[in-house]
Amino acid sequence: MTPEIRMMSDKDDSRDGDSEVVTKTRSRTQKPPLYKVLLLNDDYTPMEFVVHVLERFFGMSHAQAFEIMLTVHKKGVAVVGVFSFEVAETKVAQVMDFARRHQHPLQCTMEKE
Ligand code: TYC
Repeated sequence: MTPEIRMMSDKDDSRDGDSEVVTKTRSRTQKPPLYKVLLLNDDYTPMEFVVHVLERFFGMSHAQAFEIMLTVHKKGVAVVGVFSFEVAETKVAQVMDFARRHQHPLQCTMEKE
């Protein structure tokens, strides 16, 4: 290949000393995805146990916990909180482990919001 020889007189001012090219890359701030934690109804887990779970792992008052438990009981499912992936995963694991240790079939899952 023939090397290109460019002279100052070529009038290309881009690389000959006192000018520069500034490029801006547009970036959009990404918000982290959120995950809903869902509690599912079943016929066997005692109501008081579910209320206790909601107080213990989701920081609800007794009244709030009772209300959400009744929603799950009547409708089959309810969102009990919205968290980052890691926190949602931890909540689900805590609830599932606590239910298993008490031999209740309570199910807790997560889904992307
Ligand atoms: N349906 C259960 C009962 O009648 C109570 C219950 C509520 C179970 C919510 C699970 O996520 C649940 N004992």
